[in-house]
This record gives sequence, C-alpha cells and structure tokens, in this order.
Amino acid sequence: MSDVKLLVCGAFNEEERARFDANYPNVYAASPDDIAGVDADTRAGITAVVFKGHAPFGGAAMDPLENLGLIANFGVGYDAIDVDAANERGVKVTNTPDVLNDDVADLAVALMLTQTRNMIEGDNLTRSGRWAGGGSLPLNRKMTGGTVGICGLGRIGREIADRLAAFKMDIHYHSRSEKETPGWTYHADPKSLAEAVDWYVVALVGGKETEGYVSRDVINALGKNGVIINISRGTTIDEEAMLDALESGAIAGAGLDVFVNEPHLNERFYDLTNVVLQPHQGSGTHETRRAMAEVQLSNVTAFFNGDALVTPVN
Ligand code: 8YV
Repeated sequence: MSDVKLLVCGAFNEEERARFDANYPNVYAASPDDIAGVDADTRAGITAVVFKGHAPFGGAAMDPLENLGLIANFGVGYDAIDVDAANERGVKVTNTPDVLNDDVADLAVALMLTQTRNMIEGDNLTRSGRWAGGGSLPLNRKMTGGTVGICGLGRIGREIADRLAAFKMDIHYHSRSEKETPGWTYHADPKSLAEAVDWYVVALVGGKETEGYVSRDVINALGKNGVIINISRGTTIDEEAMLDALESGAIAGAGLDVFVNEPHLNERFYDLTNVVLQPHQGSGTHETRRAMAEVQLSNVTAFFNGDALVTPVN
C-alpha cells in the first residue's frame, strides 16, 4: 500500500494545493468522478479527502476508497456531499463554517445596493461616454429605511441583518423557529415574509430539504416592488418561477450569486436588465479563502492525529 493518505479533489488554486503539499503527501483528482481513476494501490492508502467545489460527491465516488474515513469540505455548504452515503460507509464529513460569514454578508449588501441603484448601468453609461454625450441614469429607489426580509436567520443571515440594521431598515425574518433578536419581526412561513417586505434576502442552507423553498407562490407574494437577493444556493429558489416574475415585472429585480445549474446559467437571465449576476463569489476574498483552507486543514490534521474533528457535520 502507498504511504499517501490524502486525496485532494476539486478546483483548488495553486496556493491551496501548495499548502496541502507542504503538509501531507497527496494525490489529486479533478472531481469525485475521477477518484476511481486513481491507481488502486494509492486508493487503498487514502483515508482522507479534501474537497472543493459543487460537483456531486456521492457513494459511488466514496466506494473506490475502501479505507476512507474523512471528507473535509472547503465551504460551509456541503450539499454536494451525500452525507447519508457517508454515514452508511462510516465516513465523517467536515465543513468550514463562520470564517466566511462576513464576506458573504458583505456581498449580499453589495448586491442589494448594486441592483437597487442600477450601478451596472451607471458604470456602462459613464465609461461608454453616453453620460458625457448627454445621457443620464433614471432615478432609482432608496434602500436605507426600506423593509427587508431575511429568509433563513442562521449565521450568515444574522450577519446580513446586522448590516442592514445600520441601513435603518425594518427587518423581518423567517426561520424554523423564532430567534432572539433586537426586535426584528418573525414570520412563521416564507410567504408571509414575502408579503411584508420589498427586499427578500435568501440565506438558507442548501440541500434537498430547502429545494424550491422560495416557491412560485412566495415569489409572487413579494409583489412588483420586490427584489430577491440570493447568496445561498440556486436550488433554494424556484428559478423558473423567478425568471417568469422578472420577465413579466411581477417583481422588480434580483441580485444573484448562485444559480441552479451554475456556472451554466439559464440563458433567460442574460436578457434581463433588472438583475445583477455574480459568479458565486460570496466567500471569494484572499483573507476568507485562506481562513477556510486553514479550517479544512485543521480537520484533516485532527483526523490523522486521532483527535476530535474541529467542525464535524455528521
Ligand atoms: C464555496 C460556498 O465553498 O461555503 C460555501 O458554501 O458556497 C463557497 O464558499 C466556494 O465557492 C468554493 O467552492
């Protein structure tokens, strides 16, 4: 059996790969589907996988690793990993919570402002010379003092709400249970939240449980002043229903960092002028990605040393 115990799987950048190399001899697979292609002797020695990305990591990708004990995910959301399949095989899964809350919350606020103040068109108008030629940007809507709903008041949702409180917004939220807040309004269901607000920020966890949670009914309840912001997973929203509402003017707009079939977007998005689209960059700063890598590596080290995992999910 080879002495390589770590398999690196996914689109890690050079710095991230170098960090693994400096700590543990490892073997690389571009995606979970490529794991079976690693030579059998090396596979037999693998006990831990570090994973980055959103490609499905199911039981079929775990089975070629007969001694696998850990999948350490790079990201707080681990919906790509089939945790039931991991449980059945006695495989532990870890994630990287908390260290990315600030960046994802910052991006949510940036999406709100960019969409509401039509900043992409403002940039185009300015750099194209159309402003100098007499063009002007139509007036937009004020965000400060508006009414916002956070769908999912977890760690990231809370950071978003805290930021929006500084914008003097009237904050409403929906989550499984009522939370302790500085007087924010609780809604027991996502539709009642939509009826009460103009900005609707989706900060749910991904996975089967929340698939289509923001349904057609919820989207339509938002009304023609409604703006949807999504920094969670594309799957949490009925995307076709959202596109229908954006095209018909049933809602005012959207700011989106995540999509159902990303990076391959539904082409209907490209013709819309009332949306701001981002390439799933919520946690994408040097500082945060470094912190995520450290949490991921600390789980691997704990596992190899036989210590308690730092951020286990199962
Ligand atoms: C990704 C994310 O991990 O943490 C999450 O759940 O979606 C992101 O931070 C990152 O894009 C790398 O895939």
